[in-house]
Amino acid sequence: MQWWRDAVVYQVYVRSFADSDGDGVGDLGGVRSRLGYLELLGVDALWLTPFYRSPMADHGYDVADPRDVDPVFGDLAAFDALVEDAHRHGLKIIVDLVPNHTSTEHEWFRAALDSAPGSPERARYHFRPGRGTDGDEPPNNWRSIFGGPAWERVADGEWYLHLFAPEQADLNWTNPEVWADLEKTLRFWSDRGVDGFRIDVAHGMAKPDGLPDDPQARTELLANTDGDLRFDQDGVHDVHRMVRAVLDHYPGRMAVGEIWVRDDERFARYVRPDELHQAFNFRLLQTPFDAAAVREAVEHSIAAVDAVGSRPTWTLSNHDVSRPVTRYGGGAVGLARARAMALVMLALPGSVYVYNGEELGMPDVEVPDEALQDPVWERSGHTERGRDSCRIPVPWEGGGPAYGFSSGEPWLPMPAGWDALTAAEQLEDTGSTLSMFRHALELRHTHPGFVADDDRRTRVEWYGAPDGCLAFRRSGTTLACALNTSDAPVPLPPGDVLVTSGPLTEDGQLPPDTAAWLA
Ligand code: ISL
Repeated sequence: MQWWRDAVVYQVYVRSFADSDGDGVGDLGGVRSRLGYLELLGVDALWLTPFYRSPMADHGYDVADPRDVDPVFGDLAAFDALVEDAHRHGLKIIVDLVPNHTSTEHEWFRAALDSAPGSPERARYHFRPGRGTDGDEPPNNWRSIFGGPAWERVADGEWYLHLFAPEQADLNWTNPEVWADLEKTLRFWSDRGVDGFRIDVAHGMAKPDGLPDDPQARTELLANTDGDLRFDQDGVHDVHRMVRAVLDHYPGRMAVGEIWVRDDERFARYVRPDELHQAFNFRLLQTPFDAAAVREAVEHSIAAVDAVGSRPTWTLSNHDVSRPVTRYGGGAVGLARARAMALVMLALPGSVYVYNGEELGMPDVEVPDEALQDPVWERSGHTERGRDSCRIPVPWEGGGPAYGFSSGEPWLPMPAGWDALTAAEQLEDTGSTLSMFRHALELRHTHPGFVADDDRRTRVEWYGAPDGCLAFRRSGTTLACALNTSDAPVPLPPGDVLVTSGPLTEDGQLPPDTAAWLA
């Protein structure tokens, strides 16, 4: 059963979702306490960001033990209880794997530090002597994604590779022990009943032989990687084939890769029939609010995966990027546009990933210097503020400074004046962003325009549309979607209006910054 093919998956950034024990950090018990809300919202599955043992240098993406729960998030019993309850609510569970690197607190890395250069303990990572007369220059010119050199020196003078923070040492994927350990982790969580895996930096892992200098010495943060020696090396596909072979033994399990690769053909290689089931398509997320650009992104994204017999996986938001409301201009206009783009995304064939708070229309929040937590802030020498502003805890209800997120002080400050943004308020308001999401998700599950069982559903047919607008129909269905990014109202395509992202004009036209579904 390919439950993920058209699923709406809700990303829970566990740290910021709901705190059950008052320490100001969200946890597994908190997620469990909000399953009723998630069922009401109408999503099909939850992706839980890393909750494993970690010193939290990168908030859990620095994993010290991938087969245990960090005490700040709960324990294995809390995880089992969450899976059981989620399944009872009809929600699948996807967990996050971080195979590109481990924490420097992982027992392997500690053993590597205690062992000599050239030892088998060091061979699980990329340790190298330095360059320069005293070996005091890094082994190559690679930069870390978070800023600064991608190499850190240890006491005996060798250097180790870290594409992210120095606390995240890159694993050596030519080492069979590294493969065996990922297989063990896949089996561990599959045996505990998870339904899928999100694979972090799934275009990473494999490194070019000899770790040569990068002719371009790239420094962009969170950028695409075409031609970048640090990423998208051909050898990575063998890892994904192994992942697929393991999961094929567990019926109904899937893997979705985080793939920052812009080239369509290279991107599609990750979702070939013997590799990952899904890969995040970040093209839509990187597209401005402009109908022609959106149409191009959609067409390219569909064509790319169609060529290898796969289906698209859409997302507008996650814990690494500016939230849509802010990205599209902020304020009322940004919110209107974010709502319109959400309706466009939810009308497309394939599956959709929604990031917690997106359904509330949460904006980015400026975090004061002294409260910033993201390692990017320090590593970039304070030139980049990092990703905290899109990780503010979710506001559940009014009446207190933490809006029901926590009985303690939230790990990132929550602004005053957010009562109207809370889930509780929005549930009561039929015009709210939350109500729009609920309505759209309900239609996705029940309207015949969506549920026609037809493989042509992977395609869309474009209608002629006025300048600055787009309109399409999902092939094999009656469901159409129109978007207006121009600055004047336009007539709607034919059909009954099912849902809109904002009010239509008095004469029934589609206003600027608005989308509608018709059937
Ligand atoms: O590799 C990149 C650019 O080519 C980055 O965009 C990279 O893919 C991205 O930063 C990876 O993010 C993921 O792994 C990080 C973690 O900090 C992020 O939160 C996570 O989503 C390191 O584990």
